Amino acid sequence: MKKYINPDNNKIEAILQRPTAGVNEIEPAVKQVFDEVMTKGEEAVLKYTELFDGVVPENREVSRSEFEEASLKVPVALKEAITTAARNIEKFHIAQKTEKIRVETMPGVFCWQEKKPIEKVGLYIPGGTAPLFSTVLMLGIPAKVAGCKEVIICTPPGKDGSVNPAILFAAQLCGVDRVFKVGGIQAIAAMTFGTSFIPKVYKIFGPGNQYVTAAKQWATRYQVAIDMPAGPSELMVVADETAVPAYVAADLLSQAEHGVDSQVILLSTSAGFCEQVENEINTQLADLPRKAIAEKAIENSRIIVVDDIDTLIRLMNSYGPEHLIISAREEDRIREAVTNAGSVFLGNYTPESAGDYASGTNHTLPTNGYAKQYSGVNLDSFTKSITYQKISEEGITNLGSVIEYMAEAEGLYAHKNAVSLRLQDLKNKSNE
Ligand code: HSO
Ligand code: ZN
Repeated sequence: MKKYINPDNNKIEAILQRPTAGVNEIEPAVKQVFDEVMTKGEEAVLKYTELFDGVVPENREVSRSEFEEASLKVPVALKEAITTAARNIEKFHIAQKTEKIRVETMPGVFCWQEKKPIEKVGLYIPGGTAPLFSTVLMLGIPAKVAGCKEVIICTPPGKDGSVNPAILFAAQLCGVDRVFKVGGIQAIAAMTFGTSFIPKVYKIFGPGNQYVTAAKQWATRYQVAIDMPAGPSELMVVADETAVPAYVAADLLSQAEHGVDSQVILLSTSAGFCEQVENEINTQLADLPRKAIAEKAIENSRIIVVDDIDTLIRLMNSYGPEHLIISAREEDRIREAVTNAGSVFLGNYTPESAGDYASGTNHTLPTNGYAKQYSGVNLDSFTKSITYQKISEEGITNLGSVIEYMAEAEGLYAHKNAVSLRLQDLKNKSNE
């Protein structure tokens, strides 16, 4: 990890730069697959599945018996763990439901807002080196709690054409029964346009490699919404001598093991503490099965030591981490000052893994500094707010002239007329 002690203000931006590759080199491939899926549909999806995944699964959609077999393959203890996590995630997302907001803005003018589920959503679940069945819970549960009618999953098939059993168990647990064995750009394109096999959806969720991310961004050209532009995982730990070096090291490595392009940052007021964490990282790294990946990510990572809490807070917010752990004497002060972060973890006993799997919060979060303007996935990600109004005779009498004046000033006489006609009728009626 590169270490910076009291770095100059003008160097901060460069120090906190993410190691992400640009999407420009990927775009031609994304465009090609999208164009082909748009014109040729399922035929193109199959072609690219064979090309990129090296397999054409016998069943392109997971069958009943595949679900049943998968469920038998998942160890009981893991099933129980997944079920407990699911319950916590469900509790936290049910609690996010809000009452309908109804206001009488003027006598006789009633306005209200209601949330309605997005009818059709597509969840992308990556396969690859670590099949993330936890992501099935993080997306499937809020989709169901929100009341989305059609929820489908696309996930790349393994070399033998199968899908990881835990992914299928988690899907069943969430009540998602349509799982398609398709991944990569072709999956996102299929959900964008719909094929003879895969339904078109209105919003696409889920993490993925840079191809999937670029494809999701491309999908927005075709009236499909996406959860957020997700990038490699990242974690910032703000800690001092009141934290346990071994815990902090373990937390940093937990995100570093996601991918070589993950980034972790340790921000502290104590150089001595950072040194202890570094030693711990080296010790713990040696035993990790994903050592090679974590090591690379650690190379991209930084230790920053500053003298005072105000500077620390400024750096923390200017980075805007996806995950932020605060384990420091001044925990309250630092927490209150957080303005940019996807999800915050407080104290010595709150590992980031808790949020990744099981405490209840969502793990689909803004990366790459997008925490400055995006929220992580939550119940509202699966709903739209629709506003309603009903105006009574009294209401239009009270509000009418306001609209007339404004419409006339904008030169929009048909708008004005829509009010004037009604006001005139009411006047005639009251003179009768
Ligand atoms: N940290 C990842 C989510 C995850 N971790 C899934 C383990 N499994 C992005 O928030
Ligand atoms: Zn993680």
